[in-house]
Amino acid sequence: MRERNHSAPPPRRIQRASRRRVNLAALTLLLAAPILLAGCGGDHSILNPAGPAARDIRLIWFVMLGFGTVVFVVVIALWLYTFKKRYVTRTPAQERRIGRRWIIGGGIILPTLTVIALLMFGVPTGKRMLTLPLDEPPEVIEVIGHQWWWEVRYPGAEGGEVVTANQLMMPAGEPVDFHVTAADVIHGFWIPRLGGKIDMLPGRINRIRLEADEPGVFGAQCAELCGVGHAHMKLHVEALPRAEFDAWLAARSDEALAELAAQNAAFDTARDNFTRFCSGCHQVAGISASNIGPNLSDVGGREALGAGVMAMEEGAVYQWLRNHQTLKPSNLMPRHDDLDNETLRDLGAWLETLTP
Ligand code: HEC
Ligand SMILES: [Cu+2]
Repeated sequence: MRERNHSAPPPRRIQRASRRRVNLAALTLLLAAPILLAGCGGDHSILNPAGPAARDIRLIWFVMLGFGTVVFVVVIALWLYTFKKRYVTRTPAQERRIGRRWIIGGGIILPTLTVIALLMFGVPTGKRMLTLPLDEPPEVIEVIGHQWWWEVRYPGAEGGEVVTANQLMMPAGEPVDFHVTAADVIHGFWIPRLGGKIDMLPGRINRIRLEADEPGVFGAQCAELCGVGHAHMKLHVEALPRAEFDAWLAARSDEALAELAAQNAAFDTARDNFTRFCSGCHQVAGISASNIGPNLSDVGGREALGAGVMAMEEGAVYQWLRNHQTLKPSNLMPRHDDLDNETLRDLGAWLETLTP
């Protein structure tokens, strides 16, 4: 076998070429950095926390990253060291002893210590997100995932349970317990700036405690692939000062919403048409009680339609009614090709007046 000489330096030309490659790689990384780092901020970033649970998660993330970096550097250093090392001849017994040392030390003791250290840090941190009893029971909000929209219920509201859809209002500055489940397939509840993700499973209620430090709007998006509409399943999350939150709930009591739905005689035809064509799937307080589709009792006051596919503005409901299969392909609301534009415009105009 031919002996290869490891110690002779490579020819100059190759040295220069490889230095150029390294420079090019460094330059590419530098130029790509803003794009890569852009993911660290914004509405859906765990590195931009807005509550205690999310801060804990960021801390765990940084500790894991630091730990991983140390392990990476040590492994690379050992690897480089093997190139430098002069070869010595050992007896098979010596080889076995050294090999055993690596397996026991590096393969058993080191990982065990590492995992214990990370668990000692991670378990108490994670515990703070559990819905353990508090002196003052927190607000409970139930969130139910549907293909491809969100049902949100407030069982503790003073004027009786409040039900809405595709928007989640919560009080700021206090813990809130979320009880989440799904009506059909698995969905994922995740408000990255407030805390961890939790699965929404049919037939099971999962609980998570989250808190928003300050009033504000937070992005959320279904975090578990749930079918063709999955990417179109956004949730508008907004934390309000306690008093505003209470007022928001009060405006959505059954009586208040039923009164809103009944007003303005000009919309009598729209109400009739709603009862004929829509009430089998949708609830409007005082008219119908189905929840196959989103509750529409307060639809005029929402930020968006179709779980975030279009902004709520004048004429938006009509646009939804006419074009929803284009705006949100394969969503589970049937087309209403049998209804003429006039009928749908009238229905849309009435629904837009439902702004508590
Ligand atoms: C077979 C059940 C069904 C019928 C009938 C039905 N819808 Fe829907 N509707 C749905 C479902 C399901 C959604 C949710 C679609 C999505 O976002 O994925 C929806 C969504 C909507 C939305 C958007 C709500 C939101 O919060 O984004 C509006 C508005 C709406 N429907 C109005 C109507 C009107 C008006 C009628 C009658 C002309 C009607 N629907 C008939 C099932 C139905
Ligand atoms: Cu989903």
